[in-house]
Amino acid sequence: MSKAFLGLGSNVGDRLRHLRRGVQALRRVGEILRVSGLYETEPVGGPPQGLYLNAVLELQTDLTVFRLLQGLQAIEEAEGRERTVRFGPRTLDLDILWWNGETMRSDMLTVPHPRAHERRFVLEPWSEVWPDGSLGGRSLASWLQTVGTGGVRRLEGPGWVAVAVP
Ligand code: A4P
Ligand code: MG
Repeated sequence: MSKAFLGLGSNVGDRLRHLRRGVQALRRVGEILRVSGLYETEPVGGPPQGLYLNAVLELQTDLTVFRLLQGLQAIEEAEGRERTVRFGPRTLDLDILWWNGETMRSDMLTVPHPRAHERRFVLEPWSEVWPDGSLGGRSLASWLQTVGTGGVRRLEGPGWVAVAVP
């Protein structure tokens, strides 16, 4: 049994619906242990694009990390994700932030996610589901103090996942 933290993001179309459908699909991939509140965030990097909705969840799964990645990509595709511009707008982005505390780097997968520690839109929801968590020998709370305070607004608590969508 493995444990992962996943980052979810959407800034195209019905953003909340994409996130909710993503969570529903993830229930078939493993057991969701904790889900963060819902955040609206200013885009970081890439071309000019709309505001994101972001969240983080904790997943327990029997899959290997590569099977998990495949599963995440299939869910992204089911939400109509098109890969055109790097860091560009997307209906649904599912990133593996952390996997069993392991470090790995290959063409397909870098874990922990190489940009997680510098992004408030990841660190803030992540600290919510893992308050005493750490990354690279440093607590999430202290990473949070190294990033700017703007651009991230908590819209609501974890109840956002409780709504079923077709
Ligand atoms: N890949 C490598 N490591 C991982 C990992 N840990 N998790 C590979 C998931 N995938 C990983 O990803 C490209 C390739 O990265 C995949 O084929 C996979 O094998 P992608 O999702 O197709 O492309 P991308 O989204 O353009 O790149 P990436 O790396 O996901 O971008 P980021 O760094 O996630 O940035 N601003 C706000 N406010 N909120 C956001 O959510 N997201 C991005 C995307 C930019 N700005 C944002 C947000
Ligand atoms: Mg991605």
